[in-house]
Amino acid sequence: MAVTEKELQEILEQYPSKVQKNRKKHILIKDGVEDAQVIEANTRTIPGIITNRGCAYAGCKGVVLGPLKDMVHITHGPIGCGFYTWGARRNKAKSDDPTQNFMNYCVSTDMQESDIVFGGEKKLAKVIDEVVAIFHPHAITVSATCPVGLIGDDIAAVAKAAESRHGLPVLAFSCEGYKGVSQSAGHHIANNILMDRVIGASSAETAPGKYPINILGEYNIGGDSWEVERVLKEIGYTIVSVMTGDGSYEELKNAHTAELNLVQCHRSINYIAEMLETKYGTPWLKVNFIGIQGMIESLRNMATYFGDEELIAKTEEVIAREVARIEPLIEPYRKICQGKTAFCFVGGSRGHHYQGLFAEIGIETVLAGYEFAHRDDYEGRQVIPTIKTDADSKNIPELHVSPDERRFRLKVSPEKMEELKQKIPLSYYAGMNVTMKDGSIIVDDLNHFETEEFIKLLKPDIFASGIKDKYVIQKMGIPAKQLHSYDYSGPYAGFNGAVNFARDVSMGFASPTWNFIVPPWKDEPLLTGTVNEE
Ligand code: CFN
Ligand code: HCA
Repeated sequence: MAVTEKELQEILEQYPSKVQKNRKKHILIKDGVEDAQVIEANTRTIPGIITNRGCAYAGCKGVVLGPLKDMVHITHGPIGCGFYTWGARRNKAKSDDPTQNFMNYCVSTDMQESDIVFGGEKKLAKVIDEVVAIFHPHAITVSATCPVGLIGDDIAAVAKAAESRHGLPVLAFSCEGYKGVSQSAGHHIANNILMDRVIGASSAETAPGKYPINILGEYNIGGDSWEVERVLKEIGYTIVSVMTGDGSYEELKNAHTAELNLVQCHRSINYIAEMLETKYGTPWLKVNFIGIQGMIESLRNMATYFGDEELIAKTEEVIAREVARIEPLIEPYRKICQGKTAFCFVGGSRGHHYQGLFAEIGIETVLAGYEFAHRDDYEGRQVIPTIKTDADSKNIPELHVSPDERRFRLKVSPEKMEELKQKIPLSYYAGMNVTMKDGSIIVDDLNHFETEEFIKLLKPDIFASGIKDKYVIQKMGIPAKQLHSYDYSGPYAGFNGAVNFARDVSMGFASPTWNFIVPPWKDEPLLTGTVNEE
């Protein structure tokens, strides 16, 4: 169902004029014109508007660092921030050494009023000492929350002193929640320090197996990474590290030895891919392991990159076998889902990653958007970049790596890269402007008012978003599927993930619950006015 400019304008007109002017730039109806439509993104949310966005601390500690299992992650701040990032994201981890898996713990300095007044550095030092004494972790992270920055605790100095006291890495992240405009700032803060202190920390120069790769931006939500790794290992890849799902400090130290970096989440980690290319000469390839077609294309592109006949043949064999196995499992669900519509609003990459999977089970995405993506996520970007030569990389201004730190080894020659670029096409998952149909709506930093308005207008069959908006929409009689945490389910990535997703979405539609709920538009008159009693 296409929305008209007039309908969109009617929603916007309910705002005060300043807000209207701002929000207008963040919403567009996709048109059929070739040029990418411009949407404003990655700007400050209007205060008080009830955004779904998170903060820099959420992006740093919650998203990037949290899944690293053999490090204890200390939240320096009042208890709420630590508590709300405790297990909610469902990033799973298992370890061969159970004494080095701290995933289920929530460690915080639990700052009190007196710490705010007199400073919390001593308390932080004490907590680090306790963590070392109790857990003996490989490394520790300290993440700052808003009040820490406001009172000026020097967490870097506390961490440095603790490092020399205990002889293990203690990494300090100044990711106070107010930094930047969303969790995206926190991704940068986390990645820069991991790049600086962890990646490349081992002396290894080469990986221990064939076709060594890193999977970047895969956080093992609901076990996604395990399903992807199952397939990659069967094909013959050596997975050096996953950043950061079920990841570890120990693995990450060797990440520089991989021959190719796969970039699954484009938003949270694309700059790490670029830095790895610049520092170590490792090219990167954008992938999308969500959806059957996404998975197939990603596997084929990877095989093309390595170019080995045996690998290409094995890739095709695994694809054929997996597709033949899952297709009959998905078919009954497709019958339930066929012809339905979805509303798909997630953080920074799932807003478009899931559209292919929805389409594969017969569901069209009529509205999509991201909480905090940047413009390039909407507009798409090259799948495989130009390899930088040693000479090029010296001239990259945003490089966080000083020239004397570099261990550059060109892993693909510029000639081979040119050849690869011809073979690996720009794919359908290049960005939201490409994935969505004309007439559908794209919204940046959607808020709760707009959510309700668009729900009333589009009446989608399923609402795919997060915990903050799920229940409001369910009370409107529409099934909601959390695309952050997958509710209590998963994996949704890869071949088995597609089956799980089709099953869970079908269950949502088939539940008899909806017969007991009357959506407001069926109950409330659409026209309101006073009735003259006389
Ligand atoms: S797992 Fe990722 S895929 S990392 Fe990012 S941009 Fe968040 S936590 Mo929620 S589900 Fe979401 Fe993406 Fe990348 Fe997750 S769409 S909002 S910061 N995200
Ligand atoms: C975050 C984490 C989050 C929140 C999910 C949600 C996640 O932004 O801090 O709002 O449902 O995936 O856990 O994105």
